[in-house]
Amino acid sequence: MNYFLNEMQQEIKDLAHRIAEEKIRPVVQELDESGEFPWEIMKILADSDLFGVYLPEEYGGLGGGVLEQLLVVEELSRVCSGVAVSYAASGLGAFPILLYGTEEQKKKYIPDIAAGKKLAAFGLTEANAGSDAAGIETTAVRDGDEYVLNGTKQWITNGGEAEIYTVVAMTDKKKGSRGASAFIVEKGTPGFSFGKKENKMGIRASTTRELIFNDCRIPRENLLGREGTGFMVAMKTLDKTRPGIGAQAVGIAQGALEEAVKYARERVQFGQPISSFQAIQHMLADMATQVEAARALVYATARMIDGGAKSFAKESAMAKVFASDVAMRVTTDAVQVFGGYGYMKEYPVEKMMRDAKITQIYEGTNQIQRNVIALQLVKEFAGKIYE
Ligand code: COS
Repeated sequence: MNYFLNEMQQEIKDLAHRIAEEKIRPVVQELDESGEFPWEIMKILADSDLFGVYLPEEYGGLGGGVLEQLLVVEELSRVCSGVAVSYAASGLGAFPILLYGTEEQKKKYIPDIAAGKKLAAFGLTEANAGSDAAGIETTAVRDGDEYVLNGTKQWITNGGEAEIYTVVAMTDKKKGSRGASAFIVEKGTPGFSFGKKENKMGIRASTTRELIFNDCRIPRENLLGREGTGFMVAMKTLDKTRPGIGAQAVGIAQGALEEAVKYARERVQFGQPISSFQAIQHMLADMATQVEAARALVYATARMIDGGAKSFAKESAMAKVFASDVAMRVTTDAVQVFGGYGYMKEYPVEKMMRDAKITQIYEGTNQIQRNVIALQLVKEFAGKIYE
């Protein structure tokens, strides 16, 4: 479908596509097996200016928006979503600074993120605070001109690889979600270390680790926004980044669809390519229709955000939930089209099915997305929406 991308958007998409085909595809299986962080690819993405596509020009970016970022995520995910999420998680870490940072904070941190010189990461989740994000237990206690952080963040994408972390911690436990605050923590700060690397089902090229804070002292000026706004920082960040999970899902599903069509044309059974059987044709038709519907919703949401909409929690959640459910169905069907071969690691679709699963879970489970959508529907009906 023609989405009438402008010249810059088309160039970004083509460039990401080329990098994915030429540099990522040859090492996909190796990265999946070793689980090694793809620093070489990160360097190529940085040299190609792709880390800054969505960041303002005044901080070294290309001045695009969420759509530009999603085009990169989609194209990388089509070939390897582990690489794509390593790229995207830097944006997840950058958005709190972009949205709530002071001019000094933006000037200090964004240019290096835009240039891909430093990766960023976002620390919200904890062992006892997943869907219940307000249940975080990490604390930040003010001590003169510093905050002292204690606690452990879990399953942090780019953990250990990133240099810049935006972290949410409780400054006043009694106040619940209104007692959380967001901070910038730099790698190398004394008292800040990392747990073991997780061994994951999919997106294995990405790194997932704990962030451990043990009397970690950070300067007071690393507070993002005001004390007590940390939950809001996290929610507004996720509103901006959830379409990115949608784009990741669209990319994975597109990759699986292409592999399934190619295989169906080549695989001969009963004397003819299986693509000539209606049972297979209908599966492929449904897969293609779902992928296009997911892409249309993801792009439309990105355009809504970039167009200046004030409230888009519902649409972001819709893009994420719809596209990730599509990715799960389409990759499962792709494995089915491949039959027994689809179950084997020599063929590309079993990885895609493993990779797709996480898109239904992270950045808010799909059950939480449905809660968000329903809550907004009710609020809209009552004429009360988030500003
Ligand atoms: N934009 C602005 N404000 C928001 C908001 C949004 N999208 N969502 C919630 N808020 C505000 C609410 O208005 C409320 O404000 P007040 O205290 O002023 O009334 C406050 O935040 C608390 O909201 P709520 O009571 O709805 O919070 P809950 O604790 O019930 O949690 C969910 C809400 C479940 C939606 C939230 O915890 C969530 O998104 N969980 C999933 C977390 C997640 O995505 N984790 C993935 C890890 S990050 S990669």
